[in-house]
Amino acid sequence: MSNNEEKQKKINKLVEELESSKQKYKIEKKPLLVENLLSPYLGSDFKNLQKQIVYHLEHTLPRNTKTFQSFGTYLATSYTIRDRLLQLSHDTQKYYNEKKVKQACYISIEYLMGRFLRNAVLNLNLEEKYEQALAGFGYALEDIYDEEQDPALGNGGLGRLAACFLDTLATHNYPAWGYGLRYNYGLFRQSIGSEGEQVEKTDVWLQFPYPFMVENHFLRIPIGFYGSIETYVDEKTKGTRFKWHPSEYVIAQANDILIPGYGTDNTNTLRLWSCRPIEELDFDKFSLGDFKGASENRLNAENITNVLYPNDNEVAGKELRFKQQYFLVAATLHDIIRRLKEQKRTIYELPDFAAVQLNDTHPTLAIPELLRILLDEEMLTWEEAWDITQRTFSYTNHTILPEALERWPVKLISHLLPRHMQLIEAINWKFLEKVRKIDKNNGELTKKMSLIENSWDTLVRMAWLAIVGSHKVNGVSGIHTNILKNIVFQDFHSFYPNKFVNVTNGVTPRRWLHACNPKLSELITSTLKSNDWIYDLAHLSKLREYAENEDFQLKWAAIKTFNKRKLQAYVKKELKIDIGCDGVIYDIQIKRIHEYKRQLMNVLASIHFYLKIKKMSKEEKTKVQKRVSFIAGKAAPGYLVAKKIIKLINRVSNVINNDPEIGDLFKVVYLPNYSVTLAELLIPATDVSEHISTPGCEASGTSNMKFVLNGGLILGTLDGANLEIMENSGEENVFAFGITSKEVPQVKQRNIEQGAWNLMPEELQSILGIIEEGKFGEADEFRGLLEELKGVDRYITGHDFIPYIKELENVMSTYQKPHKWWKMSILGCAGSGWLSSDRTIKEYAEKIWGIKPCPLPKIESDKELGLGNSFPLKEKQIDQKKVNIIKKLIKDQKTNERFRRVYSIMYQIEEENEKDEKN
Ligand code: NBG
Repeated sequence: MSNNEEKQKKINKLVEELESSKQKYKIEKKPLLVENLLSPYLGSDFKNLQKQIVYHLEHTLPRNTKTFQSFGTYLATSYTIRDRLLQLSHDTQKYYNEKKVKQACYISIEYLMGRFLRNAVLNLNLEEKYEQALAGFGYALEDIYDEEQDPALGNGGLGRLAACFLDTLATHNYPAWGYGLRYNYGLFRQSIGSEGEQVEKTDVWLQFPYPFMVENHFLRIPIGFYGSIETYVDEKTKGTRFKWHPSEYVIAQANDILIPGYGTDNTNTLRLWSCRPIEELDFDKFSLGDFKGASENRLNAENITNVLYPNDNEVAGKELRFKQQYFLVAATLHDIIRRLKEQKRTIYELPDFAAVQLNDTHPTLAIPELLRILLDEEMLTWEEAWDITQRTFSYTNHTILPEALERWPVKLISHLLPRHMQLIEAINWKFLEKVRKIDKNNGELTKKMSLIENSWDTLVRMAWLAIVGSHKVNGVSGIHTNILKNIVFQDFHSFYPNKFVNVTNGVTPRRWLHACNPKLSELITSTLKSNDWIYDLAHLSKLREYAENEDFQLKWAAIKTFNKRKLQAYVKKELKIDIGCDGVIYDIQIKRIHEYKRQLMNVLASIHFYLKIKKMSKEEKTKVQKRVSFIAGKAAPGYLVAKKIIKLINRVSNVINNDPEIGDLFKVVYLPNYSVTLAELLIPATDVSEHISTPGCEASGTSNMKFVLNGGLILGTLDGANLEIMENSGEENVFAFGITSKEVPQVKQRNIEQGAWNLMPEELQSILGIIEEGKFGEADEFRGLLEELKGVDRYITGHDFIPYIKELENVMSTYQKPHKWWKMSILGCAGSGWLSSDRTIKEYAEKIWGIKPCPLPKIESDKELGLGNSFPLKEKQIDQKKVNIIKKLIKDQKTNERFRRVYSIMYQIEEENEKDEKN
């Protein structure tokens, strides 16, 4: 053997040794190891909280001890909340999956969540502990709450309702998911320019981290657009089948916000989709120096979830909006079906797995999308697929305004989603076949009920599609549902007599009383000697017996004043306006600016009172009831009339507030940038709130409920939920005025026939005259507004003006009788038990969804073990005997995962590891 060969032999031997060298640790999967190692529930004594906060400060933000300022403190504190919610939501999902419970999936293109931190801290019942923890760092929890920005992923009532529902669903342990979009930019930020006009700025809410949202990088769902349809013969059935080949794809990525319930461990999820490109960068283009072209893909994709369309009660008829809608429902259905299959269930079980609620027509494309999946991917028959679709969906209508009923051009749909258009046509064809059988009037009915309308274009009527594809359709207040049944969807109601139901909206008492009005919450709890009302609002009825109790009234009034002073200070700080407080009525109208909501009528009345006071003698002025009229709300940037109304309000406010003859007798304050957070300041401080829509126009106007809950009285028309508030709190406790919705058409007709100007009361005529003279700036500015009032006056402001003013006077004179006023205020609140979204959701669950609460089990065996409920356990609480019992329970799999978390488990894992090492 040569030398070299010799060497090679030795090398080979060494290699052999290397190859056979033993793996030091045995690689094997231990089934329970991960579960056993799940971290125990986070300690919530203040010392533990402090540690957790500092941990995030250093590791997550990261900041150091010197840069530990309030914003950082807010973030670090919020991350500790997120950690808790992650644990709870993990356990919740696991439990729901084990139990295979049916769940509600609420699809909404908007969620107006408001600030998160306070709500979460309260729901988890950790306020005191966090207060104590932060005090040690030199911060007041209350100030830390103020560091949070308010994510404005919604326009108004529809989005806020969705947020209230999520709170209730978690609180009452309903298995439920919210699905929506994570817009890069929320609703624009509004400021007021020097001329009184609305100025809009982009809401860059993701500029800083939003600690309550967890990006879920594992869930990336491809969503197709455009392309063509392939037709082929199915070998098995010999029937014709279709397959859509999209020509463009984007990715839907999940971002989860975890929703804590009040006083429960159940924690649900709001899943918001954001859009990503399939390919981040086109490298070929980049290499050729086309840098712009290289990122085109990414920009186009990101565009889909870039902005929330700022339209409320109006269609945003843009192609991009349509893409948003499809993107939302395609990602959502994919996710729901994925979760169904994860439970090893078949597609036939979908309607028993998920009740999918379409929040208004924006998610209606879910109907043809599900049908497509069932037919083209799951290969079901039409009958099977249609049956599953109808049993899965239900639809809530939120408006009857014709300009808000969505209709999308057939051309647009065919281009973007060819297969879906084909399916909509098929649905329509099959539906109209049945309609034709009862159509005795030359096809008149068929034309009216067709999902496809031929008017200025060929359009798909999305509400019609939503009705046909759902098993239940609901309106959001008694009057609204009646209008749907008897007017707007009358033909459908006759066709499907059992489909239409009413579910009156509600609001969550956690945010809208307990959190935003802590002093009133305390008073109610101490008076009722229980805080049960927080999750069962019907308990408020017991306040009735205190309505005339002098002592109670004084306390009630003191809290109102306390809240008003906070608002007074805010107005001074933000707007530099001095307003009075004690003895001054705070009269508030806050909502989107819309003609039908009649902020215009409000400001015209302000002019009326202004002129009236100006004419008074000194003596008369001493008797005037002082009042501040607050208005807040945004106008859609493209809604020019609404923007003019904002301008007029600001001009009028400027004149009145600076007129020395008026002084503090009357002020008009426009508060810019209305938001959930601002509402939380305003509502507890309100004496009287205005809900003065033209009857029949406001579906519910859900904020009215929040005022009543906080002891504010309502000045309102016979519209929306005002009517039900009157029923429940007593007519005598509401300042109602005007005609019924049934009478409105006659008044409108008269306006058309005789001209509104000729029917207008003189008082109003002279107010219009004064505006035209230029008292509030260039007359031309407001000509459009005035012409409408003088010509057709669609919202019957002229007709309602005098009754409105009279009722306002009634408000003012009643305020001078405090005993009566506070009695009304207390009785209003006492009657508001049914206003809770808890009641609303119970109705949805029972009448529409067929879901039941599924509370996480309490940690069992605590008592058996003599460990009590205080977790996490301190080490010394566990002696070896108990450890052995726990270990046995775990080994025998007689415990749930939560139990493991509690008694985790350092001992046993350590021991096992040691054993392993010895082996
Ligand atoms: C709004 C109605 C309100 C109602 C909310 C919530 C839309 C389309 N509709 O009256 O105008 O309170 O929905 O139901 O935003």
